[in-house]
Amino acid sequence: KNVASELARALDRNEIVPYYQPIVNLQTRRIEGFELLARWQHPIRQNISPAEFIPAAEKLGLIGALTERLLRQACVDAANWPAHLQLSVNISPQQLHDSGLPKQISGILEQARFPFQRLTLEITESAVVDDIDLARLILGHLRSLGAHLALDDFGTGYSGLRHLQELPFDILKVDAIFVRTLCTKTESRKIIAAVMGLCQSLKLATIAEGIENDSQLEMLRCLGYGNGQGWLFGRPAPAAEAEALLKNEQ
Ligand code: G
Ligand code: G
Ligand code: NA
Ligand code: MN
Repeated sequence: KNVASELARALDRNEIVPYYQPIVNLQTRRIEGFELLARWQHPIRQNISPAEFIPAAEKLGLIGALTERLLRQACVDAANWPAHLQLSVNISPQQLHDSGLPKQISGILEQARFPFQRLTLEITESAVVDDIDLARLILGHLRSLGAHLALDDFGTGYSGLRHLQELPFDILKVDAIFVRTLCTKTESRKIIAAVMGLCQSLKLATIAEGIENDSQLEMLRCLGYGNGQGWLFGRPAPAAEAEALLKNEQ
């Protein structure tokens, strides 16, 4: 059956739930925050990937409602974390055309008493932002409220550098495709190193994605990367597992 037709119903039944993947300091391996990643807990079918249902939600105009529900729940979950931890939330390109986005997000945060300073918004580079002026206005507003902005999946799209030039990012997330071959392909290491140079000149904080082993971790540390994410540190998991990871750290 069609994913699209089931999605609205799934939202109403709270089947779309937040999972959390740790983002760690690469030097200390301590957790600095979590990225919220949507999961569909379907009563019968299993493993409907967000790569499938997020585009469907975008097409159906449901992505705003989906993000709102996830963020509400995430604010409740994050209340159990140490107060310096960031919550990173993916924002779809469509939402950057919705001038109501800052009001929607500040409403949710106010109600949950969750400070904007602890919120990071991830914008994927591969998204074509049709109206970059409107995106700048919306993101600038959210940033002035205290949110941090991250450019996600860097290196996979074709407008990443333009986005860096036009939008007020604080963080760059270099895509997993470069990390995967970091230790086996000279080109990957050189690209990862050059991206680090870009981040230093633009004064951007860095997150390397898709770290799966110690040699990748070591290489990224050497190249100066600040934070990282990947199966080596933790897979996306339910709130209770995220809390258990944090308890384990103490
Ligand atoms: O968690 P991972 O497996 O499988 O995610 C697949 C894709 O779905 C990634 O590109 C991720 O950024 C995106 N994604 C996951 N959760 C959300 C969400 O809540 N909102 C948006 N816009 N994208 C999400
Ligand atoms: O587009 P975005 O970067 O938000 O998507 C993150 C995606 O990467 C999610 O699907 C998440 O489950 C996946 N992911 C996170 N860490 C790893 C990893 O170490 N290896 C692999 N293969 N996938 C990962
Ligand atoms: Na992301
Ligand atoms: Mn990413």
